[in-house]
Amino acid sequence: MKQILGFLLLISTIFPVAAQSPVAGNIPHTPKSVLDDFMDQRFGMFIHWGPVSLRGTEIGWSRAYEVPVAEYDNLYKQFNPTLFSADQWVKTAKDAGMKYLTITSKHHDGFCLWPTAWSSYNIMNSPYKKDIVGELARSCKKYGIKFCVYFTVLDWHDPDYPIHRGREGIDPKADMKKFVTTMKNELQEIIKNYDPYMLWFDGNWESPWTDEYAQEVYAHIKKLKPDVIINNRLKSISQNIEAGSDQNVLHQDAIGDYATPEQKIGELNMNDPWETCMTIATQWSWKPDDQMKSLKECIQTLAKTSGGNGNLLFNVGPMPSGQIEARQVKRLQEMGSWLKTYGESIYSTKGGPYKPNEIFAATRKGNKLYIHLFQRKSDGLTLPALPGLKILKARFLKGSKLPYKASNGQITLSIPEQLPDPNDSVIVLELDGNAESLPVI
Ligand code: H79
Repeated sequence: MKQILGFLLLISTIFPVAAQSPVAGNIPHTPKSVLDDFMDQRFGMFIHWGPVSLRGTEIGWSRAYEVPVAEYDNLYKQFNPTLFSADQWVKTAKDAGMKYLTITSKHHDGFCLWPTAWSSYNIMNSPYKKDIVGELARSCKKYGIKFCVYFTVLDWHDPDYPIHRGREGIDPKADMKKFVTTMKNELQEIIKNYDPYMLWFDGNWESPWTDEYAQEVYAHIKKLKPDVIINNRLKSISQNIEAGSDQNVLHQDAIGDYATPEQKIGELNMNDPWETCMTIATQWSWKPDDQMKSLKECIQTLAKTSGGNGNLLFNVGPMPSGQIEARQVKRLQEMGSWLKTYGESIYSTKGGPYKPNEIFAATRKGNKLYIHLFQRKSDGLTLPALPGLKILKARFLKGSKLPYKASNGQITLSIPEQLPDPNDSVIVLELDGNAESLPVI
């Protein structure tokens, strides 16, 4: 007995408990089936909103810079988006072909869009006085859209949090422990009241936020809702920020389920779930006359994320009136109309086996390989052969057959002079076996 205890003591000295993986042990992992379901959705709406829309500057980051702190922190007193309709926003997402929606419940400026009991800096103290997060949760349920919540772990407004402006130093009088307790209470409210499908964390690069806190919050959330999906931004990156702490990939010691490339399309990855978040214009929150992406760019971005085996969380910043800009709604409708025709090549597919590029991206499902053709370079598109599989038929999705040749380790598809779709013409290659079993080529 003594020997066994001695051995255990030795082992625990060599491997201290603190060094163990945070998601190991009795904290549940999110089940693979839940993550597979998430990745089948492919397309979601991100919404960045708050009193800052009254100024049209960037949410959080413009505080103390473009907008003085005293002005920024009082904008909520005029925030009265009387034209807000959760149903309209959710319907806009639905009509765009989006399957989930993520709202900023609290951004770095600390303002809470739900009636929290843990901070008076919330929507009930604005003239509007309605639970925006709650109304969106309800509408999402009504329209069959999965409801998700963005929540940043830093808060430049809360005196308990040690940093009071972006890019500034530590306040020794702050109380980080108390702040984390408040955060856990707020997250408990969100989970209990709105039952989110996924939590999108952010703000993990400042030094007060440590992996110990991340583990504590992760365990707290998973105890409340074991199946909730969590992105990879709970884990602190303050220690290795210079090393380009890469949130674009899912590290082995991740605290969370999926990687989060921001404003860029992630690389093809058949193993780890990932989601690109990207703005429809240039700013996260509303900016008047912001430069919008073209329909071509929007559709090709979606095709390239799917082609890399990832999701796209596409962001709009609604106006202070409560409406999403008409031209943005129109752009989203156009994406929805493209998806009505070509959706089978996006939803519930896998990316690959070819890596997406400027000419084409590939997706696959069962015996079908979809080639998303972005531009016509010549009258033939040449692709590397598919090892072990033969093409039985080539045709445009919802269109005519395509002549093709397969020889010398190459496939050549004859491309007509006029492509059926100016943004992304989808070609279906019907194979004599499962396209999903192909290795990356
Ligand atoms: O909510 C949107 C952005 O406001 C938020 N993420 C999306 C979804 C975001 N906040 N900050 N960032 C994205 C980028 C952070 C950049 C940083 Fe830095 C680089 C933080 C630390 C290094 C810039 C340079 C700020 C401090 C130094």
